[in-house]
Amino acid sequence: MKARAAVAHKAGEKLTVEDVQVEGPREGEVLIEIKATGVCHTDAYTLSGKDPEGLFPAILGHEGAGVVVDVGPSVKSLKKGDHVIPLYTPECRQCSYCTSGKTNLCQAIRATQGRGLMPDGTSRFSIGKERIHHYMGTSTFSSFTVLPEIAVAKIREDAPFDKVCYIGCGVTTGIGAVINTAQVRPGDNVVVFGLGGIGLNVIQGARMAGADIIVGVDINPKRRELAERFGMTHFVNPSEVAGDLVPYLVDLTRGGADFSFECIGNVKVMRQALECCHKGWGTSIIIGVAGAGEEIATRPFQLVTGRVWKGTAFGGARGRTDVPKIVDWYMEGKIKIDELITHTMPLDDINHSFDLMHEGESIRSVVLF
Ligand code: NAD
Ligand code: AHE
Ligand code: ZN
Repeated sequence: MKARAAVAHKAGEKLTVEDVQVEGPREGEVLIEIKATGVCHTDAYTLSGKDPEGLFPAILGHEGAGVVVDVGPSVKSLKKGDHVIPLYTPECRQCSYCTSGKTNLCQAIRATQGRGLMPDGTSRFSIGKERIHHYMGTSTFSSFTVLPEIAVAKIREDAPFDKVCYIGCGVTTGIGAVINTAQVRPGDNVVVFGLGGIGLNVIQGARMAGADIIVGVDINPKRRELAERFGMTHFVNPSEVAGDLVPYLVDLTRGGADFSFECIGNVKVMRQALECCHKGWGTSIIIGVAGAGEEIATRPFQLVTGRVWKGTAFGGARGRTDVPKIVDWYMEGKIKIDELITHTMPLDDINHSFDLMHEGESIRSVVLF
């Protein structure tokens, strides 16, 4: 069938919106009509050419919501008409990672996903004779996309696609990092580096968890007001701090953060995030994605003296189990999403969403199909 998609032909170039061919679902797969998709910094990262797994041409996008329009043979858990959120972290419930109970990083289809292919090693997208790669197993910048059943979360039908698409990455990543990965407790002091689409959800999660001091660090002063509305108690603009940022943050948190979160993808900031943690127990969680070849560094003494460095993908969430619950939280008013969606646009204007992100104007842009 024909779909309308934003295609990334080359690293560093703008997306082109064009007609693509989408093959129907094969064994264990479903065809989804995408109704809305968020644009995450990770899409921009891959488009920039810094992602070692970045393949071109590809259809990017991993923060979508839509409706199942066809199911392949042996699909059991989904049917036509189901409202769904595609998952870049699947949940097969059978692989050794899923059954370990220790991680959300299901590995059932990770190898082919990283090669821009469906689990059978082929692509469902083409333009003429040219094959187009999938991206993160989701390719939500297309009006129709194909996913394996294990990478699809079924959600309630009264949830608005143009808001809950954001649960497909940013909301779940930020809140999940606090609740699942850090397990922040009431009274903890938290520092959040980067107050964009992820960091503001970390702030929201920290407030839900009952954190005491919630420091937000960003070079963009425009982030302050919204972050305060989401629960930030102190704003720090590094360019306004005289002297070193780390001792300033240690003072502000009365000895260091119980938890810090890096939500930028900057390896120098990752070091600051670790080093502002409390001696003896402070834990720093890396969420930001850094480019190929970049490395983190600190003095081992920082770890010898009890600080802990961790990372998280998709907020430690098990998608098929947790995403429908997070949709419920939104529908019940327990979490806020609307305020973070600062821009919406039709697919034809998708390149504008990347401009807004790079200019620091948007938190989340959502593309409507
Ligand atoms: P964003 O562009 O919306 O936000 C980034 C924020 O960081 C902006 O507010 C920006 O002003 C701020 N910033 C930039 N440089 C800074 C600096 N030196 N000091 C302080 N603040 C600085 O991006 P996003 O969508 O929130 O994504 C953030 C990061 O998280 C990206 O690297 C993205 O790839 C990654 N990410 C990771 C996961 C995961 O599962 N681990 C999921 C989603 C996104
Ligand atoms: N291909 C990239 C991986 C980037 C990365 O770490 N992705 C996160 C999700 S970011 C969503 O916005 C993730 O889920 N990682 C776990 C995984 O298995 O990819 C690179 O840099 O190599
Ligand atoms: Zn993302």
